[in-house]
Amino acid sequence: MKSSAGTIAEITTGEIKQAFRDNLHSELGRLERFATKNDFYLALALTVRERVFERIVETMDSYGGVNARRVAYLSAEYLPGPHLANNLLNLGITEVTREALRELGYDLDELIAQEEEPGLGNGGLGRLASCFMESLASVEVPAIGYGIRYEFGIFDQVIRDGWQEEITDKWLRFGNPWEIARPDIAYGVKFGGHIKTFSDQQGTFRVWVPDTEVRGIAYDTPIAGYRVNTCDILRLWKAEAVESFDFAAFNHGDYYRAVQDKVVSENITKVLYPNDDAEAGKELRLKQQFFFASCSLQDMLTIHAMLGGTPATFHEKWAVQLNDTHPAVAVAELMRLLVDEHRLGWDEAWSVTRKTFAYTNHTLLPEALEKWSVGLFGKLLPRHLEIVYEINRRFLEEVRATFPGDDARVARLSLIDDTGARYVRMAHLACVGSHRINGVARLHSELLMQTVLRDFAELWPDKFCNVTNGVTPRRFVALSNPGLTKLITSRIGDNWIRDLNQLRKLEAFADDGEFQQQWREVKLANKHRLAAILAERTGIKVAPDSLFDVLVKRIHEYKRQHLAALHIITLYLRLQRDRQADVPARTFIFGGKAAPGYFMAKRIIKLINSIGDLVNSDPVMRDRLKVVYFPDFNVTNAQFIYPAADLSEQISTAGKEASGTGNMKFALNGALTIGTLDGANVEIREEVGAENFFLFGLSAAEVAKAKAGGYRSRDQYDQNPMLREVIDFIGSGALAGGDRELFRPIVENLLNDDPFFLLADYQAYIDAQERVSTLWREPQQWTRSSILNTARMGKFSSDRSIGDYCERVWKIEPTPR
Ligand code: NBG
Repeated sequence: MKSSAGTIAEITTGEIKQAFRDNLHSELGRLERFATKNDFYLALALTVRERVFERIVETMDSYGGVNARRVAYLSAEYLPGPHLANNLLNLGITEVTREALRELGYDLDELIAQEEEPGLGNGGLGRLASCFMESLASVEVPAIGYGIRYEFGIFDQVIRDGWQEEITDKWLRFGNPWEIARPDIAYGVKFGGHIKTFSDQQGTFRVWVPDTEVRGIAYDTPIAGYRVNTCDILRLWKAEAVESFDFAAFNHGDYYRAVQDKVVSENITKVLYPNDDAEAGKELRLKQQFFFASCSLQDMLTIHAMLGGTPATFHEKWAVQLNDTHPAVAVAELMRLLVDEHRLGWDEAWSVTRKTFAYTNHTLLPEALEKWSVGLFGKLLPRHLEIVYEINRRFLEEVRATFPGDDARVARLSLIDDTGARYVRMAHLACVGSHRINGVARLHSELLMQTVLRDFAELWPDKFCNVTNGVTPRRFVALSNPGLTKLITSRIGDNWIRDLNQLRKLEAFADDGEFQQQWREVKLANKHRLAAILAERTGIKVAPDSLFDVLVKRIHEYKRQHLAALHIITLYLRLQRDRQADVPARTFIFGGKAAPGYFMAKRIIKLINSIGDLVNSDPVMRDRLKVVYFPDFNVTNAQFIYPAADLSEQISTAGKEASGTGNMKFALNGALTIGTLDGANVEIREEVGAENFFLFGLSAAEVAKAKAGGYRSRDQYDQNPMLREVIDFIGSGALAGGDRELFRPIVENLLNDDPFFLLADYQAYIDAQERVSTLWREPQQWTRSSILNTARMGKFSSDRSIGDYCERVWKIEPTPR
């Protein structure tokens, strides 16, 4: 494929002003003097959207049309973040737009701040999908991201009295200028009913007689590559009723029932499930999964036919990536489409299917591995259940042939969990239906092969590979950290934005006093910016020259936000005892949402806020310790947080975090990491150098061993007086106005069970934090480490991840960079 880099058309301030006014008048019907800020934002968004859409047309052309193999990324979640600023950046028209607006009397940054981000995901998995879409476009791989257009995305979080409260996310309420509805691109999706047998000259067939049908309508959002003419598409499906009215019911005067059907159909894409692990057994969730898998496959088959392909060559033109098991039912759906609708023989259809799909696993947590009860699955998708059984029958025959007499293995590998109530195991369906299976960091891929997918790895070792996650440097440096971008570019030029390995050139400046000074000034300015936002949103004033110690991510026990809480209490008690203690001033910043039904996670939020209340109001602590909870952590807010961090907390129990991607965003912005040997931390440490990373805690193997050896957390408590004091302090009610019950669940969990080994890692964590404080007292050493972190993070660009997928999974040549 030929790169189109460097052929970006010039645009003038005059043209932007003209288009902006035209859009305000003819698209929005507004006069300038009556227009609101949101109108101005919309007018600008439309102006930019036009430029992006022009590229979609060019992309179709430059992809070599018929011959290119395309990627279809199937993901139930996306977290693109606000589009306006990113599109301006990727088009290379930020400054000319700023100037055009200034001439009109408007401030670009104010309009950018108007945008409400699409919260169509929970956390890392959805954000990764969006980084991948941006990188696919930037490295010029033809791709469509398929997903669900949730009307209500992830809830907005407010913190009231220290507790999380959830508010519905009405992100579409003021319109969404970045999408275009494509009512012409629509597919029927069926549910329920039964199966009939039908015969003709060609043979006997199974025919699905469904009892309901909904329609999926495409909504397209363009995803512009960085400074290339390529633009890919994010195609999200919205569910609608096939007929808005049930005319039979209507004619009988039952208007209410007639509309009912419409309501039920549209429910499918109403709301995102706010869990970042599997939601057990929710019928609507399975409907969502099947709905978007089916629409997407029908769409691919239609495009394939339009380009002259036949169903038997589908895999030659489409590489379909399953982002976790959420879209795994697509394996059965493609079989149904090929066998039942296109009349391919089973063997041929199966060969096409397996060459089409590849599966990425994103978690080892057993409770997060999706399974659907056979009853529910068969009720909603009776034909698919038959197909799953047939896939399984043939698969287990193969297993028996390879491992004769090994019935236990057969049971373990089966697509159907038969050990109690019967379930369809979605990860098994994904494995059997794919030609490649990958984890998202080296350690994760290894553990995957040794634990949850061990039997598959023994059966098909060659199917497995690793693709370590990455993040886009456009959004997470160029856009969110303009100060750092400018400084880096002043020394090494701006090519690092498209080729992140070039950051290595910064190593030469790590000891340069002037550069170090400028590096610190950039960080300090970012900390001032964050401090201002914190003051505005929480009322808490923090000192920008204190060490910003940051832990932001979903709240989960395995991520161990409560371990960080133990550290803060440790420092607090130390300062209480000895006011002269040498504890460098620290600001602890937390952020993240908890699943609304996750009891412990919500209590951990309350614990952190209670510690904040105590510490922030204690005159002894004044400006030495501060604890802030940044409400509503999302992509928009994250962009202010990563650039301002000095210390990145990546403290999950080893073996639990598949990769992490926040860890990458922090280090890329010059934060030093304190972390365990978990997920991508392992590779980050390898890249930045052990001396620039604060490592602590048990390794994954040590955790497994401790668990097998009957780990007793109470021994830690008994043996470590400081730890005992900290735990007793939480249990004493001192954080809860004397109420000893409030945090009892946390204390008891830690003392009696401690499934995530907080107490085992406590002392090592405290010691590592001491090393942090020691280095912080040496600004030049700290800055050197910070520069080296950024300089050595090149590997973690999502452009590299996409390159790896192209090579190891999709067999597509990316554009040479
Ligand atoms: C998450 C992991 C993270 C990882 C992201 C992206 C799920 C199921 N998994 O560690 O917990 O970084 O996926 O791969 O959300």
